[in-house]
Amino acid sequence: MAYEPQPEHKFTFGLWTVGNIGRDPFGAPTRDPLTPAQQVRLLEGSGAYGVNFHDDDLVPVDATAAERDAIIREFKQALNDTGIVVPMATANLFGDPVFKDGAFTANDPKVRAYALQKVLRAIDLGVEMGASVYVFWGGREGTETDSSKSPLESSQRFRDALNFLCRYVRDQGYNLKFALEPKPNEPRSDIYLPSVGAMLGFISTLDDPEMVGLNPEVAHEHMSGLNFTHAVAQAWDAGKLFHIDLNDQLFGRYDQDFRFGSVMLKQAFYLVKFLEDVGYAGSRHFDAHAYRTSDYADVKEFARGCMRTYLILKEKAARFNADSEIQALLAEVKADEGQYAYLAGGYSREVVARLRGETFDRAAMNRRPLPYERLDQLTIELLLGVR
Ligand code: DIG
Ligand code: MN
Ligand code: MN
Repeated sequence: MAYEPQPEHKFTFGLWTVGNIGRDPFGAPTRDPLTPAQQVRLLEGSGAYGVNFHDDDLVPVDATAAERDAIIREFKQALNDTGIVVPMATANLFGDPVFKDGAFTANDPKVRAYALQKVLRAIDLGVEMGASVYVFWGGREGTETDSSKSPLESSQRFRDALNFLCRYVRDQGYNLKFALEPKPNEPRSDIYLPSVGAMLGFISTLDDPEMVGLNPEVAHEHMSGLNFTHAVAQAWDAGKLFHIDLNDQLFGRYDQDFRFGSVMLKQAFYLVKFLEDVGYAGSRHFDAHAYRTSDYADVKEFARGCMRTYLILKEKAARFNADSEIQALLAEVKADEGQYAYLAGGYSREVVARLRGETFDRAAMNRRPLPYERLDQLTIELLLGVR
């Protein structure tokens, strides 16, 4: 049937997404907690490909060895029974009060050391479960007051931690790459490395930059009023789109983590079109959660909705690419007789001399039609299902 999610679509969910119990800063949980195995089984038959987890989502930090073994046995059984896999893992370096001043960038060297130790264990656990991507979201790596620490010193601390962990992965021979996830704020007033662009600049300063890429999230660029598809395109262009967190988000609000495509539908369309046009082959990870008002039956609808909307927009993207009127307009606005093709060959003194000799009729150039209103209306009508 149309729009039915299948494992080959590579849709994944964090355990914390379908396992979200509806707590918010102003209210208690509205849903009973589920075990990791129950969270996996909630997705059984949904068409989801995989689940991801923070270390603490799977094995509570104070679990005994026996408790750990039991949890992992039950979790592996659920994965085996459902055929769901674990493509990505991460560590929770933001929930425990010990990280209140950051993890890798905390002022207390003991906290920085504990964070490293916790991530070593979490990397081992993720690899044991089959993960090949490891996400770092530095939710507490930031400040409320910049009197507390130097951003330069914090950048060096973050760099030292990642360099150390990249060496660990290489030393262990793990097939694992790191995906950094930017966010501008929340829970810290200002989080370091707040955007895809900032992260790309930072990655280039690492010892093993080839091991490190991006995990951009829709909501996080939207929180800054940025165009998420432009950010994703920059990551892709740099060969750094290692993973992606899909959800939705109104501009200028706290991190809403809405169901994918549920508010900024046009932006979601351009994102899906980009991912499908370039042939992105990674996980389509939904880092989102159901409304606090939902019960678990509705949580299942939330998960189904994320995947179905992606598939519907994927079909819309194919229709856009096949729409003769839209494609004719694009051909028109991009028409190029090739008289300046010599500039595509890069710099030379001959090119400079030739370019200097060119004359430009700016009035005529201004009269060249750019029917973008027509083009955008056709896009809207395609999205509204009338073409
Ligand atoms: C928040 O958007 C973060 C955490 O949920 C997690 O560490 C990461 C992985 O998707 N996203
Ligand atoms: Mn988020
Ligand atoms: Mn995320």
